[in-house]
Amino acid sequence: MTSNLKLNRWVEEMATLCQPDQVRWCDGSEQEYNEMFQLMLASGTAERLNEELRPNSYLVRSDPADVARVEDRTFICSENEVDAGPTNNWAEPEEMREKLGGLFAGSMRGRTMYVIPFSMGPIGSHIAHIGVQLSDSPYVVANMRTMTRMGTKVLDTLGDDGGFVPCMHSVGYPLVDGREDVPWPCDGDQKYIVHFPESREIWSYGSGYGGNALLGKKCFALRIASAMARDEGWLAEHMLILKITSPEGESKFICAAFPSACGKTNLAMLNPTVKDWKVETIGDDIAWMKFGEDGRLYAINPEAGFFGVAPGTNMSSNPNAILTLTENAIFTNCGKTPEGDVWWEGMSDPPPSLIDWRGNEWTPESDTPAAHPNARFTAVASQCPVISDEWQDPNGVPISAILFGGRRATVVPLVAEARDWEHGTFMGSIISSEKTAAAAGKVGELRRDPMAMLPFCGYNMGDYWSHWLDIGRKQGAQMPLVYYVNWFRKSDTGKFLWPGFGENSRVLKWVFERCNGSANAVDTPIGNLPTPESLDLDGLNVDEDALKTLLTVDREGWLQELPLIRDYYARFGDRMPNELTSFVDNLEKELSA
Ligand code: O2Y
Ligand code: MN
Repeated sequence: MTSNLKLNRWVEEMATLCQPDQVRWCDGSEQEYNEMFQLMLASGTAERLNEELRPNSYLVRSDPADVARVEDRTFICSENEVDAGPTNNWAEPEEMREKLGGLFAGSMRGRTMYVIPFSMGPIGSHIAHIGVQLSDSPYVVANMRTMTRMGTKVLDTLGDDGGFVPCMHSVGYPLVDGREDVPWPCDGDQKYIVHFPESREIWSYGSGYGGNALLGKKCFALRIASAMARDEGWLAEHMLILKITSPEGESKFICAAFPSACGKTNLAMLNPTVKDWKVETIGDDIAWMKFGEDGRLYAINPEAGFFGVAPGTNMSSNPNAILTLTENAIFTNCGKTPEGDVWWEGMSDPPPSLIDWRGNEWTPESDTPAAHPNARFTAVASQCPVISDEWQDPNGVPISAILFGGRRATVVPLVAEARDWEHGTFMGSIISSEKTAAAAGKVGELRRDPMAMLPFCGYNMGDYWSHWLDIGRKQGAQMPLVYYVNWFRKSDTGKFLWPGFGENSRVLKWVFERCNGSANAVDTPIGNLPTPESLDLDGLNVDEDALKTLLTVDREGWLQELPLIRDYYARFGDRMPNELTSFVDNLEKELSA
């Protein structure tokens, strides 16, 4: 219980609606975490891994119908459809409320309703915000303890009259009429992940998985927080935060936005190959940025853990993630070895046999993967060997540069620097990935993912771009430099031209030196590109032709791309800021000159 009247009333109201057998206020203790796993072991939801190989860690298998975020079931219910914009699913708020009222009525019968108070960001930080999730899932309670600051200390901060974002969640599997429980309860047919941006509410029904159910993450920290940030003059972004330190001991902080599955966690935890440079992690997925008194943007990681994609993670692609997972970890939908450890594709050579993510016998000859492609690990950030000392600084860290990137086989160079914030906003607005491998010289079918926020912006993307432009016009603002990077450029024969992973530190070093004014660049129609000498290529085995392709402007390719950008912008109608449309016109002129 709490002395916060609003919270008590809401919990009572929701308990009346959902009719749980009991209500339990979570304190965030280790004992409570262990109790959640006792419940999950008893219900067959979780298995304990071999204590010697993976101390205090668990494997959970979800229902095969509940394995990922469900974008087609995710709704932004703003009062007016135009405020959700053409890139979000919209539903009329009153109709949606009625629908949800029906679904949640009695949805927790036979279960416990957990009250999960959580802080996104260090407790008490002026950049942080508080949420309270109600959920009938012990898996959610355990994951929220890892991914957020959760429990009694948050209620203390909330006090009698503090505000919070209400986050309502049910797996949608009431135990009524003699219905037996199952290891992963969910509603296979009806899932609703609903946001009311004006009243700042989240309602999630039918899924127990990841971003659908851990409501602090994508639902609050991005969709609802982006609407809060627009109204309050700050930024809530789908960005990692890293700290880079030069051999002379000077540090800078950089944010980077990439669409899902572009190696964000790998970049956040990268081991640099450039001699005597150091990279440390503040966060791997989300950044909240507010202005400091000096006019700079200061960022916090609102999360307290990592919920990373397991397949492809190994000692070469991301050793620091692997080392983060040595103990106290939760694994979801991974394979299980006969020794009682986890395994996933790309971790190591496959063991001769194991149990796959569905609980079936598996061998390397099997037709299906051992781990689901969206299998996940959950672990606290403090276990990461390269976590930065500043990662919990309540004042945040001052951001010097922001990187945007997509997965582009053609056209987009290794790195381009925006001329100013407006130009950087343009760059962020056009980031895209090829849906299919593009033929050389041709633009493939592109999936636009502006600022990597396509599935996560809680309002009209046109208004979001206007907000970015406004932020840069704030009096006294000293904005970060902005870059467009592409690690995924390919040769005509389909080979990656850039080695990526730790070698991306060469680009980070150039960015660092540009921020200090000590690295050269050449001004081109698409922005400032590194001169070949300014990029540290010492000891790197990339041939001259590849480098030339990586560092020159593909005028033809860009000219072919401009009509696609115009078509995309046209979708936003009168919400499209003119400043960005003008960039397309100017770019066309410059490329044709
Ligand atoms: O599939 C899910 O529910 C998780 S999606 C996710 C998780 C962690 C970080 N990023 C993402 C994403 O889709 O961007
Ligand atoms: Mn993400």
